[in-house]
Amino acid sequence: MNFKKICILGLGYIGLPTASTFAAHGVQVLGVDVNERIIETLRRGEIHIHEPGLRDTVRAALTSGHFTVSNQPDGADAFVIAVPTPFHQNKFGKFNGQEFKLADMRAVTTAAEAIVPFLRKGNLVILESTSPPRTTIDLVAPILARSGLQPGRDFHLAYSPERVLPGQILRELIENARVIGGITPQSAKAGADLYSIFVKGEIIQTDATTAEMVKLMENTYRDVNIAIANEFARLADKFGVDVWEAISLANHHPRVKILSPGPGVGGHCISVDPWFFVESAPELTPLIYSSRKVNDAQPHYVVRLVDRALGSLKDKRIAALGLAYKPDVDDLRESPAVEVVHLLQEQGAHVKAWEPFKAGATIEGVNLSSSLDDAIKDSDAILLLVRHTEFINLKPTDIASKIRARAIIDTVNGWNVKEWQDAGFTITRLGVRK
Ligand code: SAJ
Repeated sequence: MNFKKICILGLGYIGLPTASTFAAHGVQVLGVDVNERIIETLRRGEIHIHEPGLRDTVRAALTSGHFTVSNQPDGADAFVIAVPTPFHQNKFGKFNGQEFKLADMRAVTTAAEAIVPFLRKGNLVILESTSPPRTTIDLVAPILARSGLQPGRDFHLAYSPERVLPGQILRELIENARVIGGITPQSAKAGADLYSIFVKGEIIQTDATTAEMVKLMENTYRDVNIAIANEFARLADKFGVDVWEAISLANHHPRVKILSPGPGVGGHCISVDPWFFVESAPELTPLIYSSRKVNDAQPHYVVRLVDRALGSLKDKRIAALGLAYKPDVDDLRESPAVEVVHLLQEQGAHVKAWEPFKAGATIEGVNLSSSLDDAIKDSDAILLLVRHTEFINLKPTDIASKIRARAIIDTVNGWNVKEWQDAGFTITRLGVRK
C-alpha cells in the first residue's frame, strides 16, 4: 500500500513521537488530540512531555509542513489510534472476594468513533493503545463498521503494540522489532507496509489478538520477574543475606535473569498492563494478580524499612531523593517513590523531596525542595528512591559537611556502602540485613 497521508489520534508519549517520525520520513501527518492545550502547545512549537530529542524532531516536522495538528480527524490513507488506556478510578472488578482494576477504554472508543465519518474504502486503521485481548475485534471493529464499510473486506484493521522504552523512544521506535496483528492477513500486510516507512527492526505479521497478547505478555513477564526480585529482597533481609549480591550470583547461571528489587513498580505500562489480563480472565491469572499485589505493596515495605532504620517515623525529617517512576525520566505516573513519600507523611514523618527532573514544579501532597542542598540540610535521614545518574554520582564527601544527618536508606542499591560508612554514615539497604 502507498501512504501519502496519515492521521494519528492521540499525541502523547507514543502518538507524538510516531507522528513526527512519519513526518520526518516525508509522509503528510495530521496529529489529532482532544486536549486543546496540547494542540496550542504544539502550534507554538513546544511540546508537553519530556523525552530526549523529541522537541527538535517535532519542531522540524512542524516547520517542514509535513506535520499539522488539529482537534479532529480528516480523511487519510491510514489512521493510527494511540490514545491512553488507563484504569477506571472508581470502578473495580471482583473475583473470589478479591478486587481487581478495570481498563478504561473510553478514549479508544471515542477515537474509533471519530474516525467513522472519514473512513473510506481501502483505508488502514491501526490500534496501538495497550488493550485487553480481543479489543481490536470486539470493540474497535464494530464501531468502525458503523461507517457501512466492513472491516477486513472494505478496509484493513490491525493491532500493533508500541514497545518503546521511555527515555529512548525515538531510537527504539525505529530500531525495535515491530509486531503487526491484522484481523486478516491482508490487514497485517497493510500494517507492515505502513511501518516499513521508518522501522528498521524486523516487522513480524500475525493476527490481531496474538499481537494484543504479545504486548501484555512482555510487560506482565517483567512485572512478575520484578515481584520475585522484591520477594527475594524480603527473604534476604530475613535471612541476613545481601539480595543484590545473591541476585548477581544467581544471574551467573546461563538461564537465569532476575531483575532488580526496588521501592515498587511504577510508570504507565508495567504497573497497568498485567491488570488487563486479570480483568479478562481472573480465574486464570492468580500468579499475575499476586505479582501485582507484591509490587504494589513494596512502598509499604520501604516505609517499614525506614521506620526500622530510624527507630520511629514520628517527626523525623527525611530527605527523599527522587520521585520519578524510574531513573533519568521526569515521569511521575504511578510512581512508587511518590507513594513512599505520602505513606511516610501519613506516619508522621516530615519529608522534603528533591526531584531534579521536576525542579520548580508543584506536586500535590509533596513538599518539593528547590535543590538537593535544601532537601538534605536539616534532615535526620536521606532516603534514596530513584537511581538517577545525578544521585548515583553523588559522593558522601560532597555532602557530609553540609548536613547533620548520618542515616542513609538506599532502596535501589545506588551507593557504595564502604564509601558512605567511611564518611561516617550508617547505611540501611533494601534487601540487606547483615
Ligand atoms: N523496575 C524494577 N526493577 C527492575 C526494572 C524495573 O523495580 O529490574 C521498575 C522501574 O523502576 C519502574 C518499573 O519497574 O518503576 C517499570 O520500568 P521499566 O523500565 O521496566 O519499564 P517501562 O514501564 O518504562 O517500559 C516498559 C517496557 N517494557 C518492557 O521492557 C517489557 C517498554 O519496552 C514498553 O514499551 C513500555 O513498558 C510500554 O509502553 O508498555
